[in-house]
Amino acid sequence: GQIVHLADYRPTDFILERVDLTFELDPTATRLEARLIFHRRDGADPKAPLVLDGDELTLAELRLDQNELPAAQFDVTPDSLVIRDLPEAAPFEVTVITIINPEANGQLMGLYRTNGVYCTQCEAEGFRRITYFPDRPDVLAPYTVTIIADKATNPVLLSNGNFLGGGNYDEGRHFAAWFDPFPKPSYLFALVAGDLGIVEDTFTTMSGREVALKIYVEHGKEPRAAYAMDALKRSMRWDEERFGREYDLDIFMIVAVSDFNMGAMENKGLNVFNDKYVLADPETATDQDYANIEAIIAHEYFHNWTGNRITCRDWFQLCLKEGLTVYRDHEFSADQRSRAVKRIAEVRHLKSEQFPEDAGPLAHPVRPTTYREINNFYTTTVYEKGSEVTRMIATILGRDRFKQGMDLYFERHDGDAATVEDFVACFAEVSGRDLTQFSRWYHQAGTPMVTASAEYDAASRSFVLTLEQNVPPTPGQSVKEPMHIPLSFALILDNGSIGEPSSITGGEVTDDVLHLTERHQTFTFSGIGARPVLSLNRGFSAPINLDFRQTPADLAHIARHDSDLFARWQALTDLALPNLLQAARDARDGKEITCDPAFLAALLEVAGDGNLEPAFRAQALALPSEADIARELGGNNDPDAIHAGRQAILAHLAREGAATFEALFASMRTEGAFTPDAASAGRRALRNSALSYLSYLDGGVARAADAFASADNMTDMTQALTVLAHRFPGEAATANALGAFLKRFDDNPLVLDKWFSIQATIPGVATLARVRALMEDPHFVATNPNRVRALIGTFAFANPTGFNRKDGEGYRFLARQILAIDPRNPQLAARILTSMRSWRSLEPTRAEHARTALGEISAAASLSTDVRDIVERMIQ
Ligand code: HT7
Ligand code: ZN
Repeated sequence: GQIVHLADYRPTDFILERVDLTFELDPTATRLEARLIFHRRDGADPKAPLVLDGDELTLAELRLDQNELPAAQFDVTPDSLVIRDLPEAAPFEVTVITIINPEANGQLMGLYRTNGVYCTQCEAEGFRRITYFPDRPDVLAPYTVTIIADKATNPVLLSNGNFLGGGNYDEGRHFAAWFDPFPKPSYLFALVAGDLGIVEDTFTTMSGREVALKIYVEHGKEPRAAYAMDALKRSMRWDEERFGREYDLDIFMIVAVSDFNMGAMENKGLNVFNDKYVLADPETATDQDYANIEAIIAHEYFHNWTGNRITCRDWFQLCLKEGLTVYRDHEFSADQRSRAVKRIAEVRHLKSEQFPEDAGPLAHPVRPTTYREINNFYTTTVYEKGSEVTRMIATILGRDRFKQGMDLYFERHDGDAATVEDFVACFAEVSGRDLTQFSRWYHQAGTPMVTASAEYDAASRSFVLTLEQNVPPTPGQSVKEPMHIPLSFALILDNGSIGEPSSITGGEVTDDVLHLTERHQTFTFSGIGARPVLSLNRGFSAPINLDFRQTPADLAHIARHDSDLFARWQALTDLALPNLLQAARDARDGKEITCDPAFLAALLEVAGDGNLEPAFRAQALALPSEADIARELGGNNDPDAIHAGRQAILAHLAREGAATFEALFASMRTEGAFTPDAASAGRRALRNSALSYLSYLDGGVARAADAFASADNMTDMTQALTVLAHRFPGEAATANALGAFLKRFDDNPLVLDKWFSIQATIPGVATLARVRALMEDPHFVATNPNRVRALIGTFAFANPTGFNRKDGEGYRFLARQILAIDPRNPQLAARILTSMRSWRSLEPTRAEHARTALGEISAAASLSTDVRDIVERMIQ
């Protein structure tokens, strides 16, 4: 793989006018005739050849304006097709015929078969595995697609756009033709064919057009698509109401497949989904599954405008569609559910996934400037940090101006392949603001550290806040400039009300937002009659690390009084952290582990507060994770000590709050038939949190076993099973429950994934042997990405003590697995390997073992570009 540089971007020499594809499907020898009409771009070199991309292709035939092309006029390899001596100005038609083998395509990029269904995945560079093509996102054209296939085994034939017609073709075969009038890049092309069940509905758009909605699933699974259909209709309505975006084709289709590298794909009019994000019913899906389905259905649907109607000029602009679309799906979920609880979950995810990426060897800007393998840039930085950057634009501009900027973006760039600069320019224009400094959020990697200190001066009735910002060095960027950081704030008075200063000096302030733009900046709040408590970065208005040494009393005050529920949760977390950090140190040093009673009291007060929504209380009780603690400790980490310390704190809390947890376990039961709404899910979350704490008290096993036996939905069942497996792995009750679960659900792959993941996350050294044994289980399917992620991925990403064994066996195991997965599915291998991204923060023995394992991978004779790129950046 060559390194690609943003600075090298050049438009193509040829404009693609039209694409006409005819597929004759066959499991091992699919024939594709691609007719492409081009003309030379005005001003392009009249002698420039046409260069088309390929990837492992075999050319069968090549014609120019229907005549076979002489061999002297072109050069072809599996990776490219170069045609010379083409017309200077007139349009011409290139016909390319390729033969491809979907059955043998284990990469799941291009055209492949999963469970007898033909399916495509073209983002980012999969189309070039189907035919020779200018496979880049700035080449847009309308597509006509004809699919010919055996009728008995492929009654369903789908592609993008509107259905043109179909019928019998020849002996045993039929055909269908589709036309997509909206010019699109090749990465949005899709084809699906097979024998699938269908769920149908309709949606009437805001201008009164009726759109047919169809979700295709395996036969028999139709009832499990009802929730996805409901989420789709809510998404369509929401995008009309919030962003004025209406759907544009006559039909919108979703297909669920069981082998898929990512969550889903937004192909125009024909979204393809990992079935994990479509299928749900109370017996088999957890509350988290329902929330994920709602979010991902929305995300892919929202791409119709942010990604499809306006696409990316090149892959460096990926955040233009992904960051923005994540922001849109976050806003959608916040409106459908509890905004504060949603925000807490987002920030938890950002800190546990994106912050480590930004602090390690894989750190890169939201808008990178080089890549070796684009598949490795579908990262949490591009997606989640990209979303936070969009959120900050909304915070800085305010809701109305932000809406105006979005309207301008849609109006000005509809049909374009755009850039981040185009996007930012719309907001600069509607607001009159210079967003040059703000744009550093796209260009500078690393999580900014903001250090804050505050002092109240009674004599002058003023409150002085001193801020300092620092962006840490990251690979390839040693020196950083100051960022524009919007910090939402409140001054909370003694009685809990919010103080209104008579003036604020030292920098720009809009509404409740301080604009930190200098490296050092001091804000003075005047006219404050008594010492207030400052709540800073409320709602996580900026994705930063904040070092603000507030006293436990001040944090408890925020936790009790802030009107921003997110800030209350943040204060509780800040109260918990020093206890957990000290516990980890004490565990390492073999000292007794204690806990600040004021912290226990504050947390238990929230847990028992009936005025607070249960989902919020559950979030508060879910203390910072072991990974959170490791991040706060910063380096020289011993995962065993972190685990032991955290367990001791949980046990303290369980004993102190026994009565509260008993009461919650009894009172939070949800009555009646299961409903997946957020309020019911919140009650289940709080009750299961109580169950988890009660497991630290006498009778814990029996209680969890009872909860498992009496569970009437998948959330309660998996939570009880997790308590049994993680807290009592050696007990007969646990073995019985795991056995019963397997027996009951052994025909349901998505539920089996949970069975594998729960066992992969059992803390401790013994789990590696269990994971190895599970790989030999007949239910383990090494070719199914969901199953591989559920067992091997979950072990490496989410089992700190089991994976980071001091003897290095976890890393050696992972290295072997990566080398085994890589030849078949490089994307999957590369992604799982990123679980080692924080290896340098481990204590020296473990870090040395990790380095050795990475060295073993990098020394392998043959590696994909995907894995090579990740491993080399990690050991650099
Ligand atoms: N835009 C989609 C990205 C995606 C993808 C990328 C690389 C390889 C396989 C893939 N499948 C889907 C998904 C999204 O963000 O909506
Ligand atoms: Zn996306």
